[in-house]
Amino acid sequence: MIRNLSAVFCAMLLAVAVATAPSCAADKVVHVYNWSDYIDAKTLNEFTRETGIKVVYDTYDSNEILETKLLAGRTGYDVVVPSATFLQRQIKTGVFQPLDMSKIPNARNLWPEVMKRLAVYDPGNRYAVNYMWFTTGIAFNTEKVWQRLGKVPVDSWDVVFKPENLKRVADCGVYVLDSPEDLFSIALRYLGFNPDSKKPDEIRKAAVLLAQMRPNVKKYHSSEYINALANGDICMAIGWAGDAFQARNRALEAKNGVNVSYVIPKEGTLMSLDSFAIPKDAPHVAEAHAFIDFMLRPEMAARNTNVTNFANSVLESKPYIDKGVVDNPVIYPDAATMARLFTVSPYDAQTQRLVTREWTRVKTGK
Ligand code: N2P
Repeated sequence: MIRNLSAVFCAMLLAVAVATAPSCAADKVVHVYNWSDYIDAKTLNEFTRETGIKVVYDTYDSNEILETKLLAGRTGYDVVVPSATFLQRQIKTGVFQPLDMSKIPNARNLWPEVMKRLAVYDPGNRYAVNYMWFTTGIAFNTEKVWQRLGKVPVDSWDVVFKPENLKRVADCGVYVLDSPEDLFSIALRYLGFNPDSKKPDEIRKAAVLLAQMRPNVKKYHSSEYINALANGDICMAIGWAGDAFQARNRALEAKNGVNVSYVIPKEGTLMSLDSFAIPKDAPHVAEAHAFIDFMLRPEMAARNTNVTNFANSVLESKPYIDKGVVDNPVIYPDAATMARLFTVSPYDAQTQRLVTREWTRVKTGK
């Protein structure tokens, strides 16, 4: 309310052409909607200090949540961060505006390979610039899982998809991402199908495999597993790379003896790209561009990677990234690992309905 009043006052000043920059500076704002645990909060303060633009920062932990808001329109957000498949269909729906690259000079630092992969979803890289990219894998409490699985190596999706394995770790707690795109593509690959299959019979077979996990899964959730792993409340999660290492670091900081590992299973996994985009009806377009440009500075990108443990797409940021992160082959995969990663395309409306229905059944049995 107070902000609105001052905005009205500022607009009045402007109307009579007596406005001075400082009297309106307080109203410079950008509304950012990003994934949780996905930024070094200090970079937000620095952005405000340097530009005078205040950041109103909200978080989500699922593409479905973001998409529901975007499709309803008038989100009030200036910058959002969808994953590539969602981005592609959202571009087609017309919810984004093309980026003005002249306002994002740091885009010249973007990794050509990553932008090429993103161009599959956003032809010509017109609507989005990549923020982070990563894999989905198995995060686990090293000691607890080794105690329970003994000689079964944690290097295969067998660990979660063979009920006899998952059953052995169920007592120490297993979480699974509430993200059908990740789980269906991985299950399809495990069954020997194309991970991008849209064939209903193959999707149903994947759903049967996924549903077998349910009795041994404590929760389907896409962000709580970081703390749950770090605290020792759970011992395994199907989760995202950076989150797994955030869990490991939180446990190290807490000195609680919990040791978290992360593997990309040998059968391969999904690689995802999360990118900045500006909604068509964004109220603060100039500020949105300034925000994106700031986060693409090599030093800022490195800081966000150092804190989140997700790989960014600013090539020149690499010298500023902690050795343990940039040399970690499951954060910045080497060529051999890269060859095992697959990407997927968006579901058409009919397949989406099937996947949504089957995913609900996977999680609830109904
Ligand atoms: C951050 C999760 C971001 C990756 N916690 C999922 N898009």
